[in-house]
Amino acid sequence: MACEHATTLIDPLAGDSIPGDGTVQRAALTITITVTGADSVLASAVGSAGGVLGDAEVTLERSGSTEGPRSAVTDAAGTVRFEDLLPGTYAVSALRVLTVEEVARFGSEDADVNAFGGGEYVTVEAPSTEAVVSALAGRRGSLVISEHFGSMPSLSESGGWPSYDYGHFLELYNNSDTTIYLDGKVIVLGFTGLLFDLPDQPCTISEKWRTDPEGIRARFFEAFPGSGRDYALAPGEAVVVATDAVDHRQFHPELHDLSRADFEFIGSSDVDNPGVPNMVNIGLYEFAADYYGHGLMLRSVGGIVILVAEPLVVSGLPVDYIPASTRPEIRRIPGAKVLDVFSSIFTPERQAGSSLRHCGQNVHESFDRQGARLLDYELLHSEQRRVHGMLPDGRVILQRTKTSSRDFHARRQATPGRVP
Ligand SMILES: [Ca+2]
Ligand SMILES: [Ca+2]
Repeated sequence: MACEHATTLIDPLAGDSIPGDGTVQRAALTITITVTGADSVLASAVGSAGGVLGDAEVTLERSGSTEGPRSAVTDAAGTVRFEDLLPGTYAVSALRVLTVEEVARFGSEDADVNAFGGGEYVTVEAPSTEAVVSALAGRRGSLVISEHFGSMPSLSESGGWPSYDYGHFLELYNNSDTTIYLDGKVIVLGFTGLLFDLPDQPCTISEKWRTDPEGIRARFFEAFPGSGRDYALAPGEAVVVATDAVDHRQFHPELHDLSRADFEFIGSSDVDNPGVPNMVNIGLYEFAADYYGHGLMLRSVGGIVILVAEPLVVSGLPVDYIPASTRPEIRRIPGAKVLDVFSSIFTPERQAGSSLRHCGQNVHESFDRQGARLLDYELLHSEQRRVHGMLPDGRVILQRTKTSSRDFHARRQATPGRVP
């Protein structure tokens, strides 16, 4: 009989168990959300004394699992307990959105605080694990990343190759109360070769670059044109920076008309819309010149780290060399120049079909406390920053807790140039 061992192949818990062990002991996890320093004073003002954060929504997602998140709200002691968990590594994140009335209790210097947020990776072991996750008072910031679109939809009816790869855009938003001049500010694609455990570059080796508190490593830098005050961005306004400023609907019906984007990236074998100003490549390389030559692409493959930074001179930045890389040189952007960061890896569904193991923290927690898990190059969603609220004059304020997993969500309909 060929089916002799068939029962070993049928496991009703296949997607929810650990290979080789059908009798895994479940675990309980107790999490306390803490706040420190000046942030704990702010927490006290909204009813959470003693360096803990009550009334915070805590979300739990098991790494490498597609089972979906679990959420619960912390009690007055800042604590929440989850039962019946499979052992493993969990992304734990916390969010406590503040109301207008709560923010009004702060002094004027803290009027830009709009939420507490934080995240950690926690290893859960049976029978019980306790963890502390620190949260910080998120400030709205100034120039922030409000939307990223990096899909590469298939042009074939049966899916797969060939795909259309040039429809990407990044949207930035003025989340402050004063006009921002874009001139010289820099869009940076962080070095994502550090995000996953690779045979020649394990997480333990990459960590010193990946989670360096001094800055973020990158190889691709694109500056806004202008010489000082040419490109003003008023509070509540957004700009779209496209890989190509063309109407991409001619190539795929669900892509976007970016022919009136505010800026476009330019490469050595590119289309160039004369009506749209070009970003300026200030180093270190041209992006994928051999294969594409369309300027910077923001592909939703594997993982991504995108930054907006103050003007900088790339040749003056500290240099590192990544071993086992065809282009080993990377530069470190100092933390003081970083205005905003968005980081994400692929969705749990994508990760389930991949052998890549995520290292955890994408950048140091002072830049992004936890990356999102939203990328899928085949789906036509975009990742958009959540709305915190609206000012009396109708201006939208976006949520920014320096925790991409809480600040961004995927939305089916991309909205280039519009917030939300
Ligand atoms: Ca281009
Ligand atoms: Ca938008």
